[in-house]
Amino acid sequence: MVGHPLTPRLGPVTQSNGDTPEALLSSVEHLRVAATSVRLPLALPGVEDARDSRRAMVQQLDDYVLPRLRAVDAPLLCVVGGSTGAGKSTLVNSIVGEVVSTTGVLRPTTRSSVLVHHPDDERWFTDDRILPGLSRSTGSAAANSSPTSVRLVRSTSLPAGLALLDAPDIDSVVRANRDLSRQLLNAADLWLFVTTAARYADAVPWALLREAAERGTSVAIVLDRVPPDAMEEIRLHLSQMLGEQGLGTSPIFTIPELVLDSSAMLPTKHTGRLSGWLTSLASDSKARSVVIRRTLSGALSSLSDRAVDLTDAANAQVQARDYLRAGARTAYDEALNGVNAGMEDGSLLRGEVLARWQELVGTGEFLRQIEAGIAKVRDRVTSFLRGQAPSTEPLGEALQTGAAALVTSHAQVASSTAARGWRASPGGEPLMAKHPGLAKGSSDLNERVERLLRDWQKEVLDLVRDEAGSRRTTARYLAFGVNGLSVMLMLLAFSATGGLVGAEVAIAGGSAVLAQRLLEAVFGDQAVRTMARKARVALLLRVEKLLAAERARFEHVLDEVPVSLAAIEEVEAALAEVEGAR
Ligand SMILES: Nc1nc2c(ncn2[C@@H]2O[C@H](COP(=O)(O)OP(=O)(O)OP(=O)(O)O)[C@@H](O)[C@H]2O)c(=O)[nH]1
Ligand SMILES: [Mg+2]
Repeated sequence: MVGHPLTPRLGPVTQSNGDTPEALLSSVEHLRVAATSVRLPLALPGVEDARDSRRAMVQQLDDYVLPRLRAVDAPLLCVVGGSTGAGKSTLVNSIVGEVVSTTGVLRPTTRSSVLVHHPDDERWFTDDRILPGLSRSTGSAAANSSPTSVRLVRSTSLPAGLALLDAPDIDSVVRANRDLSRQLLNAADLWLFVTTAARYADAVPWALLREAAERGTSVAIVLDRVPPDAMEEIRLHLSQMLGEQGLGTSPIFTIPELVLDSSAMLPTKHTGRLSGWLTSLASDSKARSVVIRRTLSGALSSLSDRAVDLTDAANAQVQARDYLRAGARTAYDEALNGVNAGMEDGSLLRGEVLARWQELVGTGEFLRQIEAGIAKVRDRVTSFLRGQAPSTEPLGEALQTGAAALVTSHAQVASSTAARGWRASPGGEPLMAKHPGLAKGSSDLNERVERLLRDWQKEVLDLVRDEAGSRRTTARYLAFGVNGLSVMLMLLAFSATGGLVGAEVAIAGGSAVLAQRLLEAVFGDQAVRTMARKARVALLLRVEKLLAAERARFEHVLDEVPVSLAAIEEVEAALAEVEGAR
């Protein structure tokens, strides 16, 4: 019936821009795929809300938007919602004219949903076209009370083209009821909100109604159990409240407080106006499509908002991951700088190394001879070597031990610094809880460092051997030994390049200066400078590699965190498609 007096009150509807529904359908399908591919693995503040919002978004796509777009001709689904005891089941039974849903004095009564449809519409509801997460049953109410199933009831009292769904209460103490009623309301083309004279100002229904208003969902109100003498007053107040909440166009159906007879049904004269309105919606394709398009358009807008929230949350994930990565990088960059500084500041040449050096060259006397004149160094060295053929091994070992301690301690500090940084960073704490070993260096760090220094020592040895081999004149100095010379070169690699001052030069620097003179006596100063630089660079390269491997333990943890910019872009692209097709 075109132009039913109540129909226009559902308000304005966003008109389609003329694109085919197929384009809209395929873009919404794309959005669903894209939205489910986005991962939100990091425990950032608000991530639970973002995950819930995405779940709700996907659920609404599955429960309402996609089924509606795939079958524009499917019957209009009118979901009856409201507080417990408002009389929802009683109302549905009364409209249908038989007890299809159990009513009762114990609250809440309805735990699972009952969907009443005309027999001709059965095919629309037996499969999982709508509410795919809920199973279907057709038996008696007593036999089926699972919240995860919808009981289907055929009734010729309802017109074809409109189905009524009796839902559990929206503000239930039973969480499953609340969740289910929300899901069912989200699947509705039309919400039939049942409230009473006693409870129409309750907070929870109004929060839901406001949401519906913001979204643009079609809503009609049933004001039940109204004392006849207060009817006009309450109706007016409710209508004002609806107006204030943006639902001024929602029709209100009133039913007076009655003493129900044994059938527990409302007399037809009090439900007739509502039944007539529902029948007109079912039979009037224009009025019907107004209701559907309005709700669909609202649902699509809310999807857009949710998709934007999702991409915001996903971007925050990418940022958090990058921040964690940068934190680990900085810690290990600092470690490399620390090793470099430790090699340059001459600190390695003190303590044990200095003791072994002095042991090697003898105390006082040898140094004084060196000071007597660089020109005589060669002779001194030669005679010194000829006389004692000392072993440079203890010095080499002391150098290795010192260098190993330097590298190891910086690697350990880096892991604990990076771990501390992660614990203090958004999303980092759970990663550390899962990988507590990151707070320390690798379990085989000591062996790795030792191997690194052994390999470096071989490299230095080769350096010396190559240099010696290229000089015919050096044959006689080879008595000093390639090993001995390479220990001197190592010593030089760890010496200050200008950082030592005052007394330090005399102690630590003194040994390096002497080593340098010895090497220069053999190879010439230019070659020694080059070799010392090469030895230093070679060690730093190895340390850099080792620290990179240590840092990689952090990187691997982040590589397992499945956040991706591509997934975000996909959602944005799908969203743009949806907007374009609306
Ligand atoms: N006197 C009177 N009692 C009513 C009326 N409507 C419902 N009742 C009674 O109120 C109680 C609750 O009604 P229900 O229809 O079960 O309420 P409901 O909204 O389905 O409640 P839940 O399923 O718990 O959400 C039942 O005992 C009904 O018989 C009415 O208009 N007048
Ligand atoms: Mg009920």
